[in-house]
Amino acid sequence: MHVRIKPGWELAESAATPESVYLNRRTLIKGVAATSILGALPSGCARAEDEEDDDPTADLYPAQPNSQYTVERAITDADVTSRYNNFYEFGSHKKISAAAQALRRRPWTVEIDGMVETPMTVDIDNLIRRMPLEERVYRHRCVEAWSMVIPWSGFPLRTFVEFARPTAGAKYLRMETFHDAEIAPGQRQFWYPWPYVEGLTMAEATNELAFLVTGAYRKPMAKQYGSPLRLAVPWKYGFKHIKSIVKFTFTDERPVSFWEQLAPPEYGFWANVNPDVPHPRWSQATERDIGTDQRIPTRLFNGYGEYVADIYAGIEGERLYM
Ligand SMILES: Nc1nc2c(c(=O)[nH]1)N[C@H]1C(S)=C(S)[C@@H](COP(=O)(O)O)O[C@H]1N2
Ligand SMILES: [Mo]
Repeated sequence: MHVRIKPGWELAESAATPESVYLNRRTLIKGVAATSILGALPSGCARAEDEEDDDPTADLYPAQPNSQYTVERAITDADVTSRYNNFYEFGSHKKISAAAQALRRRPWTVEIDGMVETPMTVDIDNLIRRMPLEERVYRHRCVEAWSMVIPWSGFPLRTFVEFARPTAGAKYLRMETFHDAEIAPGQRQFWYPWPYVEGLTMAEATNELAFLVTGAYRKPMAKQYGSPLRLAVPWKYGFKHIKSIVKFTFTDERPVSFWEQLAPPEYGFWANVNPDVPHPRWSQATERDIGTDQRIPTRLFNGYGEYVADIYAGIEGERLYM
């Protein structure tokens, strides 16, 4: 079967917000008014951010900044990054922030299975409280050639891997997003291979840069960023940064990710950033910073080569950059 599905990232950025998003926003505002705590909010503005104060882990923020991970570029304003998102579960365009407020962050459990000593299901609050929370400022480079800089909070994926105790045979870590078409209208679009899946090799998962994100801008992250748990692997294209994770599976089989399943010649397993390897339909030489609207040169491994280049020594024959 050869179905060629056009990702939304080929659409004009100015694509109109579909009606369903407005309807959702209205429902949301009604919900807020009914509880009347936030009655003073400007009308017509769904203040997603205010809700983060109710997060059961809100007391853990701000987390201690880790000064090793800072960048030379300006941090992109939260007003920009919280309104320009890829989260296909809530629509195949950038203006999903209102629709994403339908996401229910609690109760939330994370399943750990496959090649581990003991498969288990952990409650997100228990998990977050036993992990060492810190803040890291990372660049983020989407395969669509836009980028941003975000102060994430979270913990090293390596610490999570140690907690999960994979067995010696595990070669890959497969991650999966929630699957609930009741709250995520995008998941009613049957031509996509839901749920969203991503994967890393164990060497990548245990690299010091790989980070499990719980917060952004010094508080629990807003839903549209992929709360309550999302991946950041800043040397790879944005689609590897799987959102709202419910399951981690350790395996000896290379996982096939969501985008790889849809369009294997365009979105491979490795997806490391490289300005010299164009996407089949566009150049990756430069990127648009969504905060400043400037075009800037793209860097090999998104500027993180000193941390990760070693991982790929000896496997140069693989499609490392797509
Ligand atoms: N579950 C899920 N995770 C996802 C996506 C998605 O559609 N669904 N989009 C990816 C893409 S293409 C990018 S660029 C980033 C966007 O993250 P942001 O909205 O926080 O900028 O999330 C990634 N993670
Ligand atoms: Mo992306």
